[in-house]
Amino acid sequence: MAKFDEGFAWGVATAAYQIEGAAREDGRGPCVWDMFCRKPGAVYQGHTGDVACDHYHRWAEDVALMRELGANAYRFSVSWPRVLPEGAGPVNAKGLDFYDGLVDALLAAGIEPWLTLFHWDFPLALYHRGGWLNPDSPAWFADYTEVVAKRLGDRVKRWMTLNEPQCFVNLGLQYGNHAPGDRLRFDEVLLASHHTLIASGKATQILRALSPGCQVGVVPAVGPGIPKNPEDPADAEAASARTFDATPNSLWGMAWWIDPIVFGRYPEQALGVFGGATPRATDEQMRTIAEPIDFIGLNIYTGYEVSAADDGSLRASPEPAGAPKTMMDWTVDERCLYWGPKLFWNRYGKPIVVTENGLAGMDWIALDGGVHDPQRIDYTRRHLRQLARAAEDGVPVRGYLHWSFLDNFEWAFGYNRRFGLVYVDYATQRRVPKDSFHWYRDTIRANGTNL
Ligand code: IFM
Repeated sequence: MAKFDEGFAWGVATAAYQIEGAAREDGRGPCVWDMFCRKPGAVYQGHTGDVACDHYHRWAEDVALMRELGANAYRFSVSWPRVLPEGAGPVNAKGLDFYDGLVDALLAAGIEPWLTLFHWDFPLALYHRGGWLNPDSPAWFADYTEVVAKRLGDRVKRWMTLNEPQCFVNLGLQYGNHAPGDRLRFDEVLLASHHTLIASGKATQILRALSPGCQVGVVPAVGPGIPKNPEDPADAEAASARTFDATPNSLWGMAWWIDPIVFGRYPEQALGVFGGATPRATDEQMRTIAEPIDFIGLNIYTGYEVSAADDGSLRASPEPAGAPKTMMDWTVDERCLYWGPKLFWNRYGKPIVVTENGLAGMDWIALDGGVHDPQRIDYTRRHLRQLARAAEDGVPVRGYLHWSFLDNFEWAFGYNRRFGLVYVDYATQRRVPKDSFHWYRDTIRANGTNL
């Protein structure tokens, strides 16, 4: 059935803090997660990313496994404080060397590096200077981007500036259940979001200059609306509103994050909802934010069915009893991988890459030595079929990067959630490819025609 374009990126994704470990080695500076993990009760059983999957030392073995998988793309992130231990100022040569070696090994294995500049491990030293609330934070990020791009920009051609700003701003700065654990006022949260957007725009400008011919994208965390009756335009409109619109004191509406980048202005609807809390943005800042991007990376795990009520308001469908859920308690509704790409393409007209999708499951090593995860296979298959449907409907879908390659540190859940295609025995660091690894390898080989 499904056909994806020639050159489709079939790959896997990870992030530095979740897999690297080596938290105090070779000059790496501390990040906000190092601090947050030490806060009593903040992370499941006090787990930390100190060792994680020890990828910092085992990267060659991991690249060999990716090659065995047949992936042609690998999305990873650079740890900002590994490269700049204080966040700004002196560069840590050993930190850069690590990523340099990784990029070379990936290219030698026929795997294109997709590099995320920021996946939540904000340098602790800069947090102590106000973090994303500091008006200098976009300049700090720009300087960091310049260091990375100067070293890797000749070989890395796919860049993502920020991973899921919704999460590190909402969860980290508003709700306090992610690092750094702040509970800021909503106007402060909005100001921080404004600074992250300027940072992303500045980074995009730098990448254009230092990595000729590169493609740059941003990566929101999306739980798209799904129309209950797709034939009913009012339900389709409700799904779009559920995806993009702002609600009071919340930054989960996607338009707040992507409209300024693509259209050069904050959405009227959100400005109306946020009123006086909205940051004052200069024309120059808005021009920086609107530096053109090449693709939108979507991290999608679930979606929310909605319909239009008779009075035109949005009605969320009640969850059926016993609805299928992953270990994250996220509902399995594969239509999200059709509607998410479609809604974003309709609104923004930018090519789409699914930069994350996957599930946390109950995985363990069976008596026969294998790791049997039929639910991950079923989940992925369902979602890829929907993605193929979006592609067949004309959405330019450029790739699918499964989250995750390895089991890893799942933030506040510690190691208590396993997302990998490869099982990690944390006591020994032994890697065991799960059944889903073999299934995904066959799917990549078949370019999805086996779906
Ligand atoms: O593990 C995270 C990742 O870091 C960001 N996106 C969602 C994943 C699963 O929760």
